[in-house]
Amino acid sequence: MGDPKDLRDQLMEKVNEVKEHFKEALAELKNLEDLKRIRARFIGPKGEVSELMKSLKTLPKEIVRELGRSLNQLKEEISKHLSELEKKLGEEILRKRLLEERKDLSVRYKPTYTPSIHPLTRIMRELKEVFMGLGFEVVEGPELEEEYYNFDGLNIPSDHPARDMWDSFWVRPGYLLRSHTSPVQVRVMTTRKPPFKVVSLGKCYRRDDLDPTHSFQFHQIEGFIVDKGITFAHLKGVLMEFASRVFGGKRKVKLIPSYFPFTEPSAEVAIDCFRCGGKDPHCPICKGEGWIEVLGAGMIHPNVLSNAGISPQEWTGFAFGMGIERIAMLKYQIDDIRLFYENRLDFLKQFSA
Ligand code: FA5
Repeated sequence: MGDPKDLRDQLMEKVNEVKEHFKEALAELKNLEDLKRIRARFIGPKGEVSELMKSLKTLPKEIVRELGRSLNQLKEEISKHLSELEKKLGEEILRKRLLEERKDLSVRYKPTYTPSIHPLTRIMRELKEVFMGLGFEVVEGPELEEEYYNFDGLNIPSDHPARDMWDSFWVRPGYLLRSHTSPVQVRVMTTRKPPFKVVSLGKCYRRDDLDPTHSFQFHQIEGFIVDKGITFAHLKGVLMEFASRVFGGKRKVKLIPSYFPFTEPSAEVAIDCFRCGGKDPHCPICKGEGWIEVLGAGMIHPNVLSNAGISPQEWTGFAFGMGIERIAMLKYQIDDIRLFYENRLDFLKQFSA
């Protein structure tokens, strides 16, 4: 055996060489496989550090103690370094995989048609635009309504027979799901001073059975003007303009006498058939009659104005309320109201243009 000091120096040099090798190996590391290989090469049972440890066995105690400590320290450092790297690599690999999977999902998703706007949303947007173009402002009213606004304020006291027709879902005494959009008239009249020119669109509820033209939940658009000198002629003019903007061409409007407790006189309004003009006895829209009923309307009843604190001597107004599903059915030639709510793709994709 040579001089212990030389031996110690030689071994220390080897320890430093192992450190250098480790650094070099790390510079080449690319993935978890490389990391496994490096761990085995340096601190595995037959690794460089372990071999050096084995070579200490035959050496004097003081060298074994000193070098043993350095080698243990080196082994610990390598092990710690590799564990940290392993964690980082693992996270990176996971992140990459997730990104790839995400990319994959979008690659596999091939819509078979262009997604579309629901026909009711589409017609509501169009109606809003048409009436805004005619100078109306759009306001919203609550679907859960107070009895007063739904009935009493509209000249329908609790013993009035018209309540039956518009009775709805009572949530608790005094509160119901509104049965029409007309309560918005009362809300606006009681909170603002005329003149006003308003439309309001939204859901209504009635205890009606489902059939091709009725649903327990449907949509209406309410329109009303209160100003000085408003007459039936203004109502007719607005409705003719609405009809020609929504259904195209110059449309004729027919007023048929009717009854609503909150308008006097009242009318049902029909427009001339934009499909056949009454010439096709098999027309799916007018059935050959030439006229299509679209809404209820009339001059706002003086009681409604005075209930809201507006003088009927000074102000007059008209109001109309139409079923939005009805307008969409006419415009898009849809023969069953239930199609709007069933979310069937074959129906909806027709509106993707
Ligand atoms: C009213 O609801 C009145 N508030 C309209 C009104 C407003 C008149 C302002 C005068 C002045 P009516 O019950 O007729 O009226 O309903 C109006 C429209 O709502 C009907 O023409 C129809 O298109 C639609 N509608 C009514 N009930 C249903 C239902 N169950 N399902 C689908 N649409 C309905």
